[in-house]
Amino acid sequence: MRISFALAGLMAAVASLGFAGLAQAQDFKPRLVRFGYGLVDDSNQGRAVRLFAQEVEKASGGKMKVRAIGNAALGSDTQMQQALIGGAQEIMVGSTATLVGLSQAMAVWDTPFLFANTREADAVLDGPVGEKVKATLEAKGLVGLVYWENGFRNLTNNKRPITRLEDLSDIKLRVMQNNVFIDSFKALGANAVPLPFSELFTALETRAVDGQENPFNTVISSKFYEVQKYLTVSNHVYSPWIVTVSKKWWDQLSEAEKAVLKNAAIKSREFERKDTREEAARALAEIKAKGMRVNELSAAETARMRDKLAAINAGIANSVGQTYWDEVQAAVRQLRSKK
Ligand code: KDG
Repeated sequence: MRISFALAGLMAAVASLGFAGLAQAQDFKPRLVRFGYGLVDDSNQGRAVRLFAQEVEKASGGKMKVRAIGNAALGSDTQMQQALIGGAQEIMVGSTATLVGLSQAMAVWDTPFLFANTREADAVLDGPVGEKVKATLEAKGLVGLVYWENGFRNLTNNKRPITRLEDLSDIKLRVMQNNVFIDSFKALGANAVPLPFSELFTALETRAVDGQENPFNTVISSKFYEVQKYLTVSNHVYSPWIVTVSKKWWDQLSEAEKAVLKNAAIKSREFERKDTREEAARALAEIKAKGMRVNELSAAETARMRDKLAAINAGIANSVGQTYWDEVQAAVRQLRSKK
């Protein structure tokens, strides 16, 4: 009778935990997870990594401890990608643009003026073709969890306000290490200089380059206003970030551990997009208050920029693959037809 009483007590305890509670107890190993990122700790990127860490620790009962490591302390985007592939690091977030060496398909997101707004960006990136492009990473040893928002990119430089395309002609402009960005700014007449993000501030400070292009959020968090005079609102491309996991590490996780990481990634995506947009809405006023001279590229000049950059679209389609190109274009057209 005593044995059956004890059994009844155990069953009641399990019932109170729920089956998952019992499964979690069995399926979680103590793990230290290194989550690397390139921006400073006090940035939209850093805040979202810490939110992800809190969610994972809470959902795993403290068994999975995520250490957020910013400032490119674990290396540049491409160096962290290699560390994930080799299993020396577990998670990172970085630009989709720096993944093109592993998956050419990722370059589709660098297409100038692809998205007109964040509604389109969210719907396409989180929809079927965004999932397909993300899945191309697996063959290269990375598992893509979610896209985050880096944001619409704008121009800064130390020489002059960019009021027309010709103003770019003698500007040494740092771009991400990616042929679409190099070709785009060559087509616009700038001298495109590919550099890792981790070297950008010094390159601006030493005048190795005259300018760069990034969302408002990064101009603030990386203090580019200290080394840049002019900001031109161009919104020439929407940049995603992507959270990726080492496949070597991922494949040894239990289903329960994978579920915790996936759920935390989705929560971090919602948090990051909201946080980034709220910060971006305040950023322009802050950038002006820091002393930068801000101008907006006129509609006519934006149209000229769009026309000039359309010339590289065929090259992008060819390198990413016509299938992905066509599916992305169709997804955007469909969204616009629903307006
Ligand atoms: O780790 C830094 C990356 O997220 C980088 O892609 C940020 O937009 C960026 C840039 O210009 O390099």
